Amino acid sequence: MLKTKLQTELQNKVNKKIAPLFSKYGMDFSNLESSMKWKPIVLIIGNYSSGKSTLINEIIGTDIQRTGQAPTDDAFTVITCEGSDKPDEVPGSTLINDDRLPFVKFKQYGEKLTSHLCLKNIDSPRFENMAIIDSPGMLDATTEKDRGYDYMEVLGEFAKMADLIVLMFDPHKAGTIKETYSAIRNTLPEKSGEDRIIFVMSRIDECDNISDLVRSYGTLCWNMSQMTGRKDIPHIYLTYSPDIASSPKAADLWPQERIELMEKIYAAPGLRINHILEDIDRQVHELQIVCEAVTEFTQRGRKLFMKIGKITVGLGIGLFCFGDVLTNSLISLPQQTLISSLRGEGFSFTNLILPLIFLCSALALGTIIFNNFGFKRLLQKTLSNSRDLVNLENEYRRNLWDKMSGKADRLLRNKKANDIWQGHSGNLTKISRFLDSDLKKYYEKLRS
Ligand SMILES: Nc1nc2c(ncn2[C@@H]2O[C@H](COP(=O)(O)OP(=O)(O)OP(=O)(O)O)[C@@H](O)[C@H]2O)c(=O)[nH]1
Ligand SMILES: [Mg+2]
Repeated sequence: MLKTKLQTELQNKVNKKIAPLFSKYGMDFSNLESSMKWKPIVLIIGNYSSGKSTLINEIIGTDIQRTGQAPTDDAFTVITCEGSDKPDEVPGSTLINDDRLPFVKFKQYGEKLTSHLCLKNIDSPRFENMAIIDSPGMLDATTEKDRGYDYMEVLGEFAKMADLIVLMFDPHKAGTIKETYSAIRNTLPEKSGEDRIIFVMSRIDECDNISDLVRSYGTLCWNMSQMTGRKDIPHIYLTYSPDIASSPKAADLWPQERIELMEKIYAAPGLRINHILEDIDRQVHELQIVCEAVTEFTQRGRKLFMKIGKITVGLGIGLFCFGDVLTNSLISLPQQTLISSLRGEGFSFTNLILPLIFLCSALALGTIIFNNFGFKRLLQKTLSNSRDLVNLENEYRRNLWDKMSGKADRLLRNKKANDIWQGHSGNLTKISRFLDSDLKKYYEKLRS
């Protein structure tokens, strides 16, 4: 309960203090917005017929999802408890238009996806603060293209929202999951992502004997090391459904981790607030580095303007005082210079006309030089080496910059000379204050 309150508080704070800055720096706030919304989510993905729906039915305690040996389900089904006053089933077209829910971003994937998305409202207290998403089984890469929407991208979007992703394999297809994994891995944050995925080898009761299981397990481990690029293999839950087991003696033959897996899934809501904090932390740091780059660029722009300005003003004053002396000696105009008029030859305001024209021309020339040459050259020079716009003192900052430099470059490329007067350092202070003070307080609250 306390955590839900913390989540609302955080959401309000981020919406008020940080959200406007995201749009100011051309960054997408919708991911962070949807990750802060709603309840904890467990996403179940994997090959077709790997036992996803069976596991969900077991967790919920009713046959809410259809199961079958061939590819059975081609929809994303969000299962949760919304209350008895709400409809039992909500279609995708309603979900993507409900701002309260985190599914609005799926609108962009089109009608085909919307018609393959729904919410099932179940009567279960456990699911009041949790949702589980059943997904269409992974087919092969070519068939995925026929779905009518970008399946991998959609899967990635769901993965971003999830607090726990259960990636399911079965012994029959232990070697064909690479694309699913890479789709998810690429969309998850570098540091926090790994701990959100758990791997499950289901239907192990269908192995004929232990060597059969070891062979499938070995294939899976090999594929996983290829996918993750790591030699250490994460824990793989070996499980089967006791209700469907192919042999009544399965329990004697196969020790399994179904209960541990279920407990891990039930514990997912506890990870929620941490994930929200991690997401905020990561995305606000991304915003900060972009803002830093823009701030530094505008400061350089202002410095250059001052430099050109000093020369221009110097030239302007010179011309104001002596410009008419020069024209007088060259073309005998004006007949009386400003200086001679001040020396006592009778000053009149007409003596100021030419000096003022000289002064204004010098200032206008300075502005033209800055706008058309100085600023453009500065922009080009900056873009050719934008790395030195920001402080890259450690590996974290270097990686962050590698990720965000494209965004910053695009922003800078659209800058006009006048933009150097926009105040960015105030925004930078706001962001830093949010990270160093507000966010730290929430981390502390969570620890206490
Ligand atoms: N023997 C055995 N059969 C299982 C087990 N889990 C699921 N099955 C069966 O395997 C088939 C596929 O299971 P589903 O739960 O429909 O698989 P799915 O991953 O949801 O499949 P799609 O919806 O097509 O992606 C069904 O016939 C299930 O009865 C298990 O642990 N052991
Ligand atoms: Mg299914």
